[in-house]
Amino acid sequence: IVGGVEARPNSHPWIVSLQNGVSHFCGGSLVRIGAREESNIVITAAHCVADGMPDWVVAGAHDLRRPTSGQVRVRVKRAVLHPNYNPDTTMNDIAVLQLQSPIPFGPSVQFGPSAAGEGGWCGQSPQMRPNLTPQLASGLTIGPVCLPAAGEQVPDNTQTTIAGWGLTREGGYDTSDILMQVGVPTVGSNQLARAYASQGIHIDPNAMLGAGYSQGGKDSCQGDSGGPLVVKGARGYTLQGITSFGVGCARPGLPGVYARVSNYIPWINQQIKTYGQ
Ligand code: 4AZ
Repeated sequence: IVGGVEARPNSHPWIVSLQNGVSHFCGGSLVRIGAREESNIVITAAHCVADGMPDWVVAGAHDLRRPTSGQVRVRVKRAVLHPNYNPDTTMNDIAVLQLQSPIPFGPSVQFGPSAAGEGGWCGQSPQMRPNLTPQLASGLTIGPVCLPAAGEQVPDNTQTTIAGWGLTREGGYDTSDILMQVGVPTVGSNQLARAYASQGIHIDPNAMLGAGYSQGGKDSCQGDSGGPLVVKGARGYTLQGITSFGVGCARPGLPGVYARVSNYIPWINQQIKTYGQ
C-alpha cells in the first residue's frame, strides 16, 4: 500500500496473508459459508495462485514479524482459479482457496473511530457490531467480509478502502511487515479504460473496477494483490474488489485495477457450496 497508514490491528478481520514458508506474497479475504461461524474459504486473485498453491493462509495477523494474539495459520488444500482467468490480459483475476480446516470467527470486536476497516465482520449481530467509542480492538478478531449482490454496481467516486502487506512505494524492495490501509475512490469505467488504453492495456468494465486519485499518491502495489477493496454498507464492509494489477503504483492518471467481485457471485457461491465445510 502506497500513501497509506498502519491499520488498527485486526480492524480488517477478513484479511489474510498468503505465505510460502514464512514469506508473504499476496493477500486474500475470508468469506462466510451460509450461517456458519467458521470458514475454510478464502477469495484471492487468480494470478497469485496460478503458478502453485500457497503453503499457508494466515488469518488474524497484523505485524508479520511476530504472531498476533489469536492469529491462525492454516494449510491450503485446493486453489480453484476462475475458468476464464486469462494470464495475458489479467481478465477474471479471481480464485477461491479451500483451506485444510475451517478458521473459527472471533466472538466480538470493539473498534474505535479510526479511519477505515472499523468494520466488525459480515453478519455479526448488531449488538456486537463495532461501536464508536475510542478504544482499541480487543478479543479474537477474525471474521468474514460481506459479498456484494450479483451485478451490484459501485457508483463512480465511491470511497473504498484497500489494505495489505505489499510494497509501500513503487520499486520498493521489501513488502511491509505491518498491515497498511488507504482510502481510494472508484474511477468510472470509461476513465479507467482510457487511462490504460494509453498503456496498450485493454480494460473490461464488467470484469474490472478502477480505484485511485487522478493525482496518484495512494494505491495498492506489489504484494497487495489478492487482497480486499471494501466499501462500507448497511451490513458491514462488502468486498467489491480484489487487488489485481496496475502500471506502477500510485502514478498520476493510472488508477489501481481490481477484479469486480459482483461479476462473479454465482461462480463464487458455487465454489463455496462445493468446497465450504
Ligand atoms: C502487483 O504487482 C500490483 N497499483 C498490484 C496492484 C497494483 C500494481 C501492481 C495497483 O501485484
